[in-house]
Amino acid sequence: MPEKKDNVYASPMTTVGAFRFDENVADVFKDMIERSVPGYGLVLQLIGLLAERYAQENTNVYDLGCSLGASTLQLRRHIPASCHAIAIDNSSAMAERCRSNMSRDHSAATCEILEQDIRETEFTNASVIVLNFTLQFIDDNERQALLNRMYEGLNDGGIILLAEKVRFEDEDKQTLMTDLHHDFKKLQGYSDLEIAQKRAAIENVLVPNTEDVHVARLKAAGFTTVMRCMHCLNFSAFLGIK
Ligand code: GEK
Repeated sequence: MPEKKDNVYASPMTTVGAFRFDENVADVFKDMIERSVPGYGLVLQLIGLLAERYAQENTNVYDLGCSLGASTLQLRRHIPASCHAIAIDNSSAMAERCRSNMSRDHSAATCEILEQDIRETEFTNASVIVLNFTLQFIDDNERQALLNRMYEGLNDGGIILLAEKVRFEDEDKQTLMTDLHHDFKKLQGYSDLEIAQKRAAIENVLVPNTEDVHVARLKAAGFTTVMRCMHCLNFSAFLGIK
């Protein structure tokens, strides 16, 4: 199927509703995330590298908030054949498309796609857990407990890869990074109207934390080694090793 261009916010809207991962978004999601998140492609490559290094034989690897399965594919292609990949999304439109994308991949490791809220997921015998731009959609008060449960489900030597949009405590830095991110989106072909309407839609749906909060949370969950492994404008990825 040809890739569809993201036009979701291209026409003027009388009221901009809250952003949802529905059919319209799922249809254009690859284009949307690639043109909206600087460093997205790089993080996908990192996920492959990390899976190669940290996936342990006969364990589970998790992709939480898998969307169309871009990270799941990286995992499957870089884990031992004895591993089992579990990709989870609570949007039926996403889970459906992810299932169909995975059926076209013939990697040796088995894979299952669950339509489920990751707050309900049980983590067992895990060696790699990926949260690629997903924690930001979970209620802020529930983030620590979720990370704690992931830590408990990981085997020794297992890892978490957490990528997020981040915010800055300093107002000037926050304004500059937000402006630069919008410049980046313009460079990718989005109009001022698209940028403004998407911003309004996502406002209370995607709630970013500061990098310090992410590092503190991962440490509080139990991870002894916590490192930032990617940073571009207001997007960062962290590696936590158990
Ligand atoms: C990628 N990781 O391409 N439970 C399950 N899924 C959820 C929940 C939840 N509570 N909340 C949100 N989601 C992907 C990109 S997108 C990032 C991840 C973005 C899902 C939601 O349905 C969506 O598919 C995904 O998390 C976030 O590597 O849109 O910025």
